[in-house]
Amino acid sequence: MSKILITSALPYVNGVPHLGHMVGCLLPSDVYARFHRMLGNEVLYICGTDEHGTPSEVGAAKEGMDIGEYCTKYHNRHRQAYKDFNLSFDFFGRTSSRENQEMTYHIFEQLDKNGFIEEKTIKQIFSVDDNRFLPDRYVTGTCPHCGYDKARGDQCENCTKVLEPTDLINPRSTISGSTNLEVRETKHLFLKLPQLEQKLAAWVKTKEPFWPDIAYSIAQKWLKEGLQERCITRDLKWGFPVNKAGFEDKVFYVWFDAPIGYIGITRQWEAENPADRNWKDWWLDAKDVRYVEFMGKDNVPFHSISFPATLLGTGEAWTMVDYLKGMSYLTYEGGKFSKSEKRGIFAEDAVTEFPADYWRYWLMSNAPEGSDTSFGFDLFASVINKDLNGVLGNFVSRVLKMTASKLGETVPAGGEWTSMENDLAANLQKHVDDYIKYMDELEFRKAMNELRAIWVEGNNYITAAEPWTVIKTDEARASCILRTCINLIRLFAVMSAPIMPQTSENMLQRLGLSLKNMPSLSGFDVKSQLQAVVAGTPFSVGELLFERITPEKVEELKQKYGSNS
Ligand code: B3M
Ligand code: ZN
Repeated sequence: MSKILITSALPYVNGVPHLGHMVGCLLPSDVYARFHRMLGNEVLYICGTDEHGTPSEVGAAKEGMDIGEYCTKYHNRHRQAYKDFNLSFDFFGRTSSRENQEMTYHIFEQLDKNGFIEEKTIKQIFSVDDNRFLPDRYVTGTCPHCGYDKARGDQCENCTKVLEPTDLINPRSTISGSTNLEVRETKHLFLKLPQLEQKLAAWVKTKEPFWPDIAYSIAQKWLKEGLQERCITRDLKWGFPVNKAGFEDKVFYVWFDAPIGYIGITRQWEAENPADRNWKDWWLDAKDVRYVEFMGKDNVPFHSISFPATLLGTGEAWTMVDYLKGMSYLTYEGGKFSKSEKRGIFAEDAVTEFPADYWRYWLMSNAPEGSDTSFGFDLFASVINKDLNGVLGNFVSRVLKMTASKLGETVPAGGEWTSMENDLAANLQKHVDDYIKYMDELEFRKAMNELRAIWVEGNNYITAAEPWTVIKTDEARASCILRTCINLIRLFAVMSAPIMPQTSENMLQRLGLSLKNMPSLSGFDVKSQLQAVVAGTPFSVGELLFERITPEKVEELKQKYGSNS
């Protein structure tokens, strides 16, 4: 049994998650966690809300709320949405927790003690009317390169040029619109990344055979360009106050305490039940732990460069990422999801339209692994109708209905396996082995193809074996075929469980079984597993597993959630 630590990038607390967030790291990490539990490994799966930074302050002000209460409100909304999607976190915490504060302070103190922190005075925009310094992206103005009048102080969205806020023509505060801005000097703390570069490069090098190409090449690109010192403090009220004399009125930058949040949240997990949990078993000197991180591709530099450098700088034996899965983006019909513009479907609405498994299946089948993918309701309906309703659902109802009506509601006895069943088992074994291999390699779309191929094998088998014809002349043979088909339902349920846990449970319940007592995926032997449900076992036919999504429903959804087509 191995110990697998899994983290999903911590979603910003402000705003609510849409399908793009779901598939960008949350859902794949859940599938991976479920898969490893089914392999019999010891899994710790951690996530939580990323709560600091200006967007929380601005969001709270907009709603006229206290920031802490605002964060609690949205933390709970995230938590509910993930519960509805059946994400199986061992713990879903918060970066604003006391445990994370302690962790952040400890790591900062170590870095400071080891000489990796430097004080510098920088120039920043101060908004007199807002009575505060403005983070770069909260200064808006006209882009000096292309004339776009809503360019942000860090980057122009129109021409993508990277900017300094002082480059902008007619700058104004994004918060209040005030143009009464001044450039003021302010003292900040910097992480001396150049001094950590060698150590970091040596560490990255050890990852070359293991990290996926995009992650490794992003890290290499940053190292090649040479690392810059990074400012880790901000002039904000909301955040952890800096634990260093002279800096008490500043807070740590959100990207400093957010990744430390993985550790802080594990401490929250321990605090809930200190008797049988120990965060250090996973994070400190934990040589038996394999650590896998999931994130959107834009987060890769933080996870492959700044966070590892932060940990290396402490001189302590922290668990560092072994495999880093960076996902591309899911768009809504090629564009952005936007709650305010009513474009696209958000997680909390999605589950009111269809059960979570419909979404989980579609999202994993279309996961943006290599390049970006796009969600549209036509495509969604066609996949659900074809794969889930047509292939999987249809097989389950056909088999159970036919058996019940011809032979009664217990698994039929009689007949022996023929070469047909042996061939079925051999073909399935190949797909099962590949499915497990791809899941283990985090190649989700390839794994999904294998899962579909497993269902298709079952359909091909029943079509070729024709139990509906055979039963007229040879009941024993028909019984053997249908018994094998019932066993296929069990096998489908086991294989589908990481992706569609509720559907799997539902399929097993019909056979009086449950996921809790299913065999491990490790060393899964199809031949014996296809004979596990024995003659005489009672079953129930049950309802259709999936509803067919009609063209009318598709139209209704497009109206409701915005569509160009
Ligand atoms: N909240 C950014 C994001 O959601 C950030 C991730 C933090 S992971 C430590 O894209
Ligand atoms: Zn521009």
